[in-house]
Amino acid sequence: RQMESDLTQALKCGEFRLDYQPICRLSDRAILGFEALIRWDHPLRGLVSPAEFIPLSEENGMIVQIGEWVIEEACRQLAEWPEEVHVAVNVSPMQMRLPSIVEVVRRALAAHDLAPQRLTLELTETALVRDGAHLARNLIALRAMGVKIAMDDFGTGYSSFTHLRDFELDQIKIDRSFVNVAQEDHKAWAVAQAVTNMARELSVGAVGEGVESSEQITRLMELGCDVAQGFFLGRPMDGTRATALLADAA
Ligand code: G
Ligand code: G
Ligand code: MN
Ligand code: NA
Repeated sequence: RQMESDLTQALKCGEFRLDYQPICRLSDRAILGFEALIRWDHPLRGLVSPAEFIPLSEENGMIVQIGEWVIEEACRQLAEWPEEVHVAVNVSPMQMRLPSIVEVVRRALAAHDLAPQRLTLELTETALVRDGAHLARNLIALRAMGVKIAMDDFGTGYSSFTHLRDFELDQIKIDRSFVNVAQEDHKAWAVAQAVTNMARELSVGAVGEGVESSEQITRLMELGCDVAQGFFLGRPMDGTRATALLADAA
């Protein structure tokens, strides 16, 4: 209960910030973009994980305002980066079903004069399960605008393949439970291979998540997955450091 009013307070007082994790091309490790990840620096409790407060904010509806803040803030930061860099934002299932999401995104892009192609919205598979009609309408409108849609944590949901058939997507993010594994984990790599092949057949991008070693990078490249993120390629960092990293690379 306490956390509920704390969330309102957090938005008002600027206790949220976004960290950015590099998304890299594996052939030369070039940074293609960043995934924005919300952080809450609570005045008393210190850093609170989004894994804790995002589910709560979905229950009490605060996710709508928090989600809008995330989109606006990610766009503000993106406008400071070179044109070829993109940003990926996690959108919670509830927010993605609201009719207002389309306008929220359009406004944020316009306010910062951004090409819509530079913004990717990441949805989890659970988002696609309930109330598919509203969601499908939003996805169509957003894609028509030029915004990219990625399916996050692919392979962890119950009906991944149905969703690939029913929704137009731009990218599949291979869940780290199939990537951040030992060389000998044949089953996990077989799934990663199958998802990569399927992405190619569907002409959508494949992104490996959770890469923590150079062996995993080599393996992904052998599978034909050319893009990845993970602690080995870069940890989530604040916007200032992300900007410096881009400048170093340039
Ligand atoms: O960054 P971290 O591993 O702590 O994130 C934990 C979870 O919180 C992940 O599943 C991630 O997708 C989710 N998450 C992080 N930032 C956001 C955000 O801005 N919005 C939503 N809806 N989820 C987020
Ligand atoms: O659910 P989603 O994929 O959005 O979750 C993103 C979360 O994954 C972030 O909280 C981020 O901190 C975490 N993450 C990113 N890279 C790695 C990694 O290499 N290993 C692990 N264990 N977690 C990672
Ligand atoms: Mn994500
Ligand atoms: Na993910």
